[in-house]
Amino acid sequence: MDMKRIRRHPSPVEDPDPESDPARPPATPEKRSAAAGYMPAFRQLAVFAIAVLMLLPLFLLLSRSGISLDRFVKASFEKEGFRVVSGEEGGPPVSSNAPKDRFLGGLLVDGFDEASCLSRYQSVMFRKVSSYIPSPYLLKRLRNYEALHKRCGPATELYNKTIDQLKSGRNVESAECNYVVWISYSGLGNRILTLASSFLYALLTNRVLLVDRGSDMADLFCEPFPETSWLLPLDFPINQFSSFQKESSESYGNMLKNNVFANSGDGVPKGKIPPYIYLHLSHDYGDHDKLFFCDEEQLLLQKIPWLVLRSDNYFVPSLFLMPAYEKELHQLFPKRDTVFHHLGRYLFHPTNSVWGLVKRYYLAYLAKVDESVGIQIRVFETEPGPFQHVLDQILGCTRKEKLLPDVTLQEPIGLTAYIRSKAILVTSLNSGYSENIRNMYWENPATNGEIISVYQPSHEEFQQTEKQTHNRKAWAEMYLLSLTDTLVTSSWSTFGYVAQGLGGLKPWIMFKPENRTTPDPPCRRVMSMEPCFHAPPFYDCKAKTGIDTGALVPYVRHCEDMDWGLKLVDRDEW
Ligand SMILES: Nc1nc2c(ncn2[C@@H]2O[C@H](COP(=O)(O)OP(=O)(O)OP(=O)(O)O)[C@@H](O)[C@H]2O)c(=O)[nH]1
Ligand SMILES: [Mg+2]
Repeated sequence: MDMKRIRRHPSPVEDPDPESDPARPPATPEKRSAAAGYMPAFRQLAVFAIAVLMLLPLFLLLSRSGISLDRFVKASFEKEGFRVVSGEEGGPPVSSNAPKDRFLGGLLVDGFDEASCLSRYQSVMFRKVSSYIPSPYLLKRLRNYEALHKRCGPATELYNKTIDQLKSGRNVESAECNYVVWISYSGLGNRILTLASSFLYALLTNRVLLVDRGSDMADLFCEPFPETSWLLPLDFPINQFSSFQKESSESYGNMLKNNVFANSGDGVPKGKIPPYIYLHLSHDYGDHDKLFFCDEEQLLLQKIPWLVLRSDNYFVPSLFLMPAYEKELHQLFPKRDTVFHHLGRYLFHPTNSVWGLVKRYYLAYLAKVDESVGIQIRVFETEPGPFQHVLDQILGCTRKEKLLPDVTLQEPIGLTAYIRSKAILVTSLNSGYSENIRNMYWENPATNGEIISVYQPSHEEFQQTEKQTHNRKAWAEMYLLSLTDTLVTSSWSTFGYVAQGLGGLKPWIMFKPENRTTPDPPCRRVMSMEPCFHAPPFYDCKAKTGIDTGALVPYVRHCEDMDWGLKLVDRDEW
């Protein structure tokens, strides 16, 4: 393909135009009767009769193919959600009668104000039932955690007590409440993954997770724990988070490096233990910071009530390599590749404004098709693109793996009563790829006769990590991708990892192109739906030497898209 084949067209799928929105209510009765008042009665009657005659075929067609949104929403919501399940191959869609469990197998609890977070109660109507059941032990630990958070969370007596201790600089060993403070940092996909990792760490260490709200966290996610808040109070005394960096003197790694307090190995420190410490777990962390993943350092960290953590990585796989947590983690997640799937569905509920974006888009474009394919395109180039080698890769992957039909020059002769429909949901910062795919399926029929529609909710052109509307759209798009039936993602992208984990989907991942050349093969199916830890430590804590941490146990492997990354897979044998 030559570069000319990527054409720029004004995108018909920009933010839905309220003026052209078919779901918009009709003009108000006042306006209509005012206009009608100028018409003589017989003319009104004639116009009405003609209108009825003209609209009759359309009405019959709509009711035959079930496009009436009102009817669809009402019937489906009452029965089984906004979802039409495909019938027999080639046949019209049929409804599934499987009952929907709005509490996701006990993962969620009731008792929240429904109106304050609609997605918590409504998302089940948009999702397929997960094939992964949370373990009874995970449910028990989540309930215990909720009780702990309620007891020690913001504005409680115990919280105020530990804040007083923090202010006074005193450390009280064996404090009743201990905390992990998560610093808002990096792209939204990364933030979601680090929050899930920090929550798991909090569960394992009986700490309370508090979330620095940064510029927009409160606008994106509902409160996940009942009758309390996970947001760090604004008057929290340590507020110089931006100064906490790799070189900070408050960092645990630097304290170890500079012998401020050396660990004697049995959890007994040689120096005075501070009331708080900064954990630098970002991609650029050093060898001393990485000791966080050693059991003996954890013994020492247990004595520090406040851990302030900054990370941009999904560090869960390395927790699975720590002997101290092995048994507990196996009990929590007997199926090891479901960590983010369960924790993600437990923690991340879009706020009403984000949920509106998800809901409206889904109902407008995805609810009625027989099948949906999500394609998440992330290009790590300095120029915006679109790039021909990326388009070739997308089409090469979807054709080779038979996710999308080929096109033909031959127009089909017959017209069958029922035509299968497939929607492609593209997410990308650039609109070029979806425009091209849309044109391809408009200009040419699909070989299998399917009707393919292509949608892209936004094309923001470049990353704007701190901008609120931008992040709301990014979150809505990750969520929408997670609602598709089949997913294609891009290498190295945390955006795609979030979608696959929430959706319980094992995507086809497109390999990262080198030298602007389409990789061969263009993609492969992933081993598990778990995200990849991009910057894991390669260290044997016992032997104190370097080691390949992707070759220690069968359930922590190197990632498909990053040779040195680690991810969890559901395997007990090599
Ligand atoms: N709306 C939208 N925003 C995107 C898309 N891809 C990337 N972004 C934006 O760019 C940011 C990228 O950060 P992440 O969410 O971490 O995604 P990522 O693909 O891992 O990208 P990097 O952080 O740059 O490695 C997101 O937070 C969004 O703000 C997309 O397809 N749609
Ligand atoms: Mg990222």
